[in-house]
Amino acid sequence: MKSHPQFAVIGRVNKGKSSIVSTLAEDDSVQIESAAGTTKVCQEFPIRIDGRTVITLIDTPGFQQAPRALAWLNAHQVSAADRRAVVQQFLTTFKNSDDFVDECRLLQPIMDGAGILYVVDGARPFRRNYEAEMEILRWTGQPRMALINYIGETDFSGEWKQALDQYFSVVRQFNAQKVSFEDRILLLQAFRELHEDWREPVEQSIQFLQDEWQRRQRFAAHRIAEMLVEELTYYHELTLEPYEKVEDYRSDLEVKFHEHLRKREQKARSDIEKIYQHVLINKQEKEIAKPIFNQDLFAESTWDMLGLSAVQLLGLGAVGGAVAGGALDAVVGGSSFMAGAITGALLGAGSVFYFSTNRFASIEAIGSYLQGKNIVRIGPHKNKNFPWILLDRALLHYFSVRDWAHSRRETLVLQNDSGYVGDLRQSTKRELTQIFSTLTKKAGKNTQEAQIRLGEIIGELLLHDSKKLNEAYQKD
Ligand SMILES: Nc1nc2c(ncn2[C@@H]2O[C@H](COP(=O)(O)OP(=O)(O)OP(=O)(O)O)[C@@H](O)[C@H]2O)c(=O)[nH]1
Ligand SMILES: [Mg+2]
Repeated sequence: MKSHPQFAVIGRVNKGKSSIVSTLAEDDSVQIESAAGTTKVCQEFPIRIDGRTVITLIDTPGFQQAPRALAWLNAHQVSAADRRAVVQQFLTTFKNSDDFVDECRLLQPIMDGAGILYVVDGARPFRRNYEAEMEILRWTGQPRMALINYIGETDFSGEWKQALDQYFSVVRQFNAQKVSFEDRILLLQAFRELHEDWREPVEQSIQFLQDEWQRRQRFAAHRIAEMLVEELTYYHELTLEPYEKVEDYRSDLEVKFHEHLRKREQKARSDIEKIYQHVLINKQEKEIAKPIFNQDLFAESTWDMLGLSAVQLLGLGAVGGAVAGGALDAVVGGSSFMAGAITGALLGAGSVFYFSTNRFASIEAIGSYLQGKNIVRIGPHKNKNFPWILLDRALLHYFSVRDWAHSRRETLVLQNDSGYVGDLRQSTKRELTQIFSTLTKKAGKNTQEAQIRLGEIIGELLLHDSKKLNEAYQKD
């Protein structure tokens, strides 16, 4: 037996074996297809922590001819005591032939000492013809557990469980595409019970995984805080010759500035995807695309979403000059009360030179040099909504990525109907408002302290289950 436990994932073709391997090993490279017979040879996928393999999962081809194989075994059995030997004899007989190719391949790792994870599809009814493969697995004498996966919405787990209980010491439900971290830990705890020799190494793996999970959370919180600081402090300055006008550069400056902010958000997202081992394995293949949130950071719809109502945002502090803002609606053209109020708030703060729309940063003249040269600056982005939108998008992205099973290969889309920040505790909102405002003013200065505190607050938010976050952070 190897120094760490090995589990062969076994079952009939197209039942989600590779999906379970991919989810458990957090590996996007495992081949998963809707067509039967995708996995042709056994392949090992380690669960690695800190460069060390703690458990190996073996993806295997599916059973194709179990009843015929069982008939062969029965014909060669002398007594129940020699069943394992007969399976070995089956391997020796057919290993180099064209017969029972898949059965030989899938049985080999089991006979080499791997435990069995037998996968069935609980969305389809149980049929007696599954008994042959279960019986063969029993003949191997290896520790074995059954997993009821669901490739669909229907639930036949009741009848499956009755049958599986006859052949497997542990039977669990495990949805390859919808498991949480806790589900994975529960599964490992079940592995621990399968074999005395595996108890300690599996126990250790569970501990490693839990530590790793916390590490990821800390790193992600820090990365989000860093992104917010980058975004809220970024500005760009330009020195104009006396004969040049801001208008000569305006659209170029605005485009580049906002593009820069988009890229920084995107970079933070891809770093977080990496922390959770979601990597794009093939950029050409659309089906294996990594999570992509299509909404543009500065799209109007983005600024309308996430439950950030005008009232909530105004409650967050963007009220200075709100009255003047109301009057400015006509000037800005077609803007809502909120847009007007926020523009007003900016005006109240003074020195606003040009407006585009409220979701874009404006260019300001900040002084003049000798010889009539002028300096203009775009950024930092002063809109009070901006940090909240960034934070909300970051939280949505984080929870989606963290909870996204590696076996899911469709494109992850941002659910834009429910945000988190609107429901944060009033005290948390207040502290964040203060940090955001400090940061916006501190462009170019030392922001380390604010970033650390921001990381701590975000770390708290990330600890929660995404669904429970709203409940946990209800208003005071
Ligand atoms: N909805 C849903 N689909 C799943 C789930 N598990 C697997 N599938 C789908 O079922 C199909 C087969 O999945 P695989 O993981 O390739 O199955 P397999 O048993 O390895 O198949 P072979 O290698 O061909 O024997 C794929 O289209 C998967 O996306 C699940 O939990 N939910
Ligand atoms: Mg497969």
